[in-house]
Amino acid sequence: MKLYGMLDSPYVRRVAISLAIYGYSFELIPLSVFADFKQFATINPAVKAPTLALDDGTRLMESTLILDYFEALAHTQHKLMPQEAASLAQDLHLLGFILVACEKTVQIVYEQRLRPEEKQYQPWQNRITTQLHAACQVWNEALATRNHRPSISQVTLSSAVVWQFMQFVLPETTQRLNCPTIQALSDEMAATPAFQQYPLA
Ligand SMILES: N[C@@H](CCC(=O)N[C@@H](CS)C(=O)NCC(=O)O)C(=O)O
Repeated sequence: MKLYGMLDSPYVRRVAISLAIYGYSFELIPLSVFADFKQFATINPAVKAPTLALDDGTRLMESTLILDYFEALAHTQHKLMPQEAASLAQDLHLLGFILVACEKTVQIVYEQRLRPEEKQYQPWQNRITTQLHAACQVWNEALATRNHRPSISQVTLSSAVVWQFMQFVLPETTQRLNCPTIQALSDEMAATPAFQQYPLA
């Protein structure tokens, strides 16, 4: 299998770390959707990272869809999502807020780095920043009150990946957020072999 994308993308990184935890070997091809646009388009005309090429040539994109596939293949003891309905609902609730926080962070970064300054629209930036803060508060609180706590799960690894990405690209905003539960989890995950094998930068 080949995973296309850079580890500074939280979407690519959550797939890389999940695959490592599931026990798959794959080749990471560090193509950038920006600097290597044309080359990326030969792999995936939609130029989205992550793109995963399976051994039979099937190409998958959208991190959650890619992870759905491997979660479906995983034996019960290796699954990263709970099997029991109430715990599953709780983890899906959490993942929704984690992924919105991630999306809002990416939107802020694109707004600030891709648009010329005179074309930046402050009301939009204020809106997405408000959404980011709200998502992080729910995420931090829901993590603190989560009933089931397996040592590693899609919630714990995605929490750490997204938080570390936020700290990397928006350090001041992230510091102001005051999310001690997410921070503690992120520190714990950072020490695990899969996180060390696929570092953010
Ligand atoms: N919802 C997607 C988001 C993936 C995404 O936006 N990736 C970025 C890189 S971090 C990308 O491909 N950006 C280029 C673009 O959207 O044109 C996922 O979960 O995989």
